[in-house]
Order: sequence, then C-alpha cells, then structure tokens
Amino acid sequence: MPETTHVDYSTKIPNNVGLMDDQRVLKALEQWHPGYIDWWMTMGPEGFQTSDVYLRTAVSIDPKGWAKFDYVKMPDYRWGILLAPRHDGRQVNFGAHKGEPAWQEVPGEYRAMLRRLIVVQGDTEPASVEQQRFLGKTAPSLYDMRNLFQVNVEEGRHLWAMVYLLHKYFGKDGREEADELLNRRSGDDDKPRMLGAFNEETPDWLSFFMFTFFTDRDGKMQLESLAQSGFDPLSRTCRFMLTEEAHHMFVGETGVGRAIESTCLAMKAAGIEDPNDIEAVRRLGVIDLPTMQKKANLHFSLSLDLFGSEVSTNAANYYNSGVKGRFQETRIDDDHQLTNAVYPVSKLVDGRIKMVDEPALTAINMRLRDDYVADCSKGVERWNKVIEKAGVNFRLKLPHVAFHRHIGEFQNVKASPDGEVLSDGDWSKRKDQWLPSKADGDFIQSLMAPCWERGKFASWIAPPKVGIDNKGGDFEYVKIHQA
Ligand code: BYC
Ligand code: FE
Ligand code: FE
Repeated sequence: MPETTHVDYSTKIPNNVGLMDDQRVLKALEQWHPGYIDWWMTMGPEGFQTSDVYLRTAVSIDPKGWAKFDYVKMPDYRWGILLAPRHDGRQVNFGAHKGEPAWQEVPGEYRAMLRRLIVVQGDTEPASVEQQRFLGKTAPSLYDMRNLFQVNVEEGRHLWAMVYLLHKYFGKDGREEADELLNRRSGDDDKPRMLGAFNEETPDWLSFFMFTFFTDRDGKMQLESLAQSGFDPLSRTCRFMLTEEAHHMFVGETGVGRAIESTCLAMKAAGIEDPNDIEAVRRLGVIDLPTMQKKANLHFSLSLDLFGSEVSTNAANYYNSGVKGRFQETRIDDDHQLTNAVYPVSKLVDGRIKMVDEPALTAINMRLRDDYVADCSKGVERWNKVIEKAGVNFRLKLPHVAFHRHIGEFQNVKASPDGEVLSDGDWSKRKDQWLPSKADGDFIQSLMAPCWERGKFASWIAPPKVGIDNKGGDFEYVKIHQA
C-alpha cells in the first residue's frame, strides 16, 4: 500500500508508511516492540496501567480531524508511525546543498550527523515519561491525570517515530541505537539520558506544568528546526510530531495559569494584598506567586541549556550540511547559506555580559534560543494577564539568560535573574531567593494530595475553562482500576 493520509491499522504497528510492503523494517520493529512494552510497563505511569484513560489516538494525518478520543488502557495504546504528507518537488532549503532535491535516503557523508541528531531527539522522549512516572498518584483531578497520560503516550509515540527512522535508514547501527534508547534511564548514574534537563526530577505537578511549558517548548523549537531538514523522512516525521506537541504546551501553560488563578482568588477572598506574604498565602492551601517564579526560573534555565553552546561548530555543520535548519527557515528573508552574515550573541567579556557579533553560521543555536525566549515571553505575559485580572500586584518574568546555566557561555559564571554577575559567596547567600529551596519543595509536596473525585480539583489549582473533546470538567477522564 502506498503512503496515504489514512493510517493502516491492519499491522501490529499502525502506520502510514506502507510497512506491510516493507517486511524487513516491519520485522525489525516487531522485534523491538516487546522491549518497548517492557520499558513502558516498568518505567511508564506507575499504578495506572490497568486504568481506562480517555485518550486521543492519531488516526489520520489530515490536519483537520486527525485524532479520535476513546477509553484506552495505556499499554494497549496504538503507538503508530505517522509521517506528514510528502511534498512533491521539495528541496533542500538551506546550506551548501540549497536547491537540490530533498533526500529520500541518508547521504553517506551525513550519516553519522543525522544518526546523532535522531538519537538525541529520540532519547528525550522516553526520558520525559520516566521523569513523570510517579505523578499520577498525586494528580489534582481526573482531568489533569488524563492530560499527563496523554502527554506520556505521545512522548512514547515520539520515541517510535525516531526508532522507525533508525530501523529504516541506519541498518545495524540504527538497530543498536534503538535498543540503547530503551536501556538508558533518566537520572541513572551509569546510563543517564543524554541531555541535562532530562536527568532532573519532576517531583510535583507544578514542575510538570513548568516542564511542559518550558521543556516541551524546546521540543517544539528543535522539531521545527529538524522539520526543515533536507532529509525528507526526518522532516515529515517532525512535522507530524509538532501537531501533537501543541497540546503538551497547552497543558503546561493552562496548568500554571490555573494554579495562578487559584492563588489569586484565594488571596482576594482572604483579603491578602501582599503577594510576598508567603506564610499567609500558603496557609490558604495555594502556592504563593514568588515560589511559582522560582520554579519558572529553574525550568527556564534548565531548558536554555538544551540549545547547546551559543557559538557552536556542530550547529554550523548541521546547517551547512542541510540537516538542521533555523526556526521557520523558509520564511526568513536572506540567502539561507549565511556565508558572510553575522548574528549578535550574548557573551561574557571582561566579566560583563555583552552582545558580540559572531558569524551567523556558528550562532545558529543562539538564534534558535532567541526565538525560543520570545515564544516563552508571550506565554509568561498570558500568565500575567491572569494575575492582573484578579487584581493582584505581581508580575512573573523570565530570568536573564546568564542565570543558573550549565552549558555554553555562562556555565562558569554566577548571575542573578537580572543578569548581574555575582561572586560565588553572593550567589550561595542569595540563590534560595531565586531557585526553589528544600522548604519550598516540601511545601509544594504537602499540597500534592490526590484529588480523584469526578469534577473535583485540588485547592491549589482552578478548574479548566473547558474540558477535553467538548466534555466538561466533571467528565470521568480516567476510570481508575489500580493494579
Ligand atoms: N546536555 O556544540 P554544542 C524534546 C553536548 S526536547 C548535555 O554546544 P550542539 C522533548 C553536545 O551534544 C528536544 N550535553 O551543541 C521535550 C556536544 O556533545 P559532542 C530534543 C549537551 O551539538 C520534552 C557538546 O555538548 N531534541 O523533544 O550544537 C519532552 C557540544 O555541543 C547539552 C534535540 O535536542 C546538554 N544540554 O547542540 C519530551 C534536537 N548541550 O557531540 C521531548 C537534536 C550540548 O561533542 N539535538 N551538549 O559529544 C541537537 O540538535 C543538538 O544535539 C543540541 C546540542 C541542540 C542538543
Ligand atoms: Fe516529544
Ligand atoms: Fe512533548
């Protein structure tokens, strides 16, 4: 069967890539499948594998109406391989090969590079599921629990998307990499996940929402850049992943937004005017706004590290080779080769943070990070609208890009959220004002009691404006049958 917009459900692995006629890859994936299920059962959402969850499953790649909703037990979810439609005549749109037909096979000279990018992308997907595996137990509502599980199964599908590329285009070493993707573990001392942020804990629901807002948004930016790839199968698979990614960021933005709303309403009802009166606010069973700011500081800075170094020859090579482009590459008005162009990069010069022009080719990571920061800012402004509307005098803001960094230009400096360079001593004294302290974590943990009654929401989070799939907030999004 040729590639279609319809998804073939007759094979064990739903797909629109004609797996029926590609027995070699079908067999390889069928062999990988039990290991995946084993991973899902041991590292996936703990305690809910037998529950019925109201999930969306992709049934088509038609942008209008690609998903259907129904109750599914997560281990029975139909993880499929879905690529966006092929565009006839698509070209490599940037770099040294600009104007050549897009590649349907992996160019030999870029094989190692492409494999590396696909493995890094693939590694983040199961990592996030591992990080979130205990959260079901403290879900603030059935609605939120369902959203967590929706994100989890889709990250599982994103792993499948990368594993398909490895099996189909990278032969024996691709199969080995696919196996390794099931062997690494988030936070493990011996076999950690590849990128920093994916070895951190997601200890509570506020972190989960911040993670889906900030870190899934890095996912969006990276997928957008890979969707520009001259390697067409990678481009197409990333394009479809992006349709799912929108929901993940929705979960994050509305999750934090609802927590803010609950806090502001409780403050108003109790007549608390000072948002910094943390003790008084916490006594109301809601999370104070300064603590939300600290969590945002943490997750934003960890996510900035995911863009790599501001100045990177790796990034220049990816771009020049045509394997990884810029955000919305084809909409940018320039030569798409960047032979003589420069781009301003924030750097540490003589102990001061300054903008310095660098060759645009080596500043590709910086540019993507700038696009990311702009996207984050818009979301933060929407949170500020919630605060403003409630009449509370407080504003959230993104910390400076030099704050709390572990990768790139600022990894060896200590800076405040305002971008002031600090001595180690000053940093140690003040860091608990800017990052969640142990006491903050303990307080948030104290609010993380499960709230699983239909239509009920934990005190610290407001109900959503609308439910999922036109259902109300009181719909039974998860029928819990605990194992
Ligand atoms: N942690 O030239 P450099 C998602 C390494 S999230 C550890 O500065 P480069 C999702 C780097 O690998 C999106 N190591 O950076 C979200 C290199 O090592 P080698 C995931 C790091 O290579 C939520 C060395 O440092 N997708 O989808 O230009 C839930 C020098 O690297 C880190 C991608 O990331 C780090 N943070 O860029 C679920 C896209 N940063 O090669 C899913 C694919 C750098 O010297 N990946 N290093 O051994 C890439 O495009 C690039 O690998 C990076 C790094 C952007 C990550
Ligand atoms: Fe993903
Ligand atoms: Fe995601």
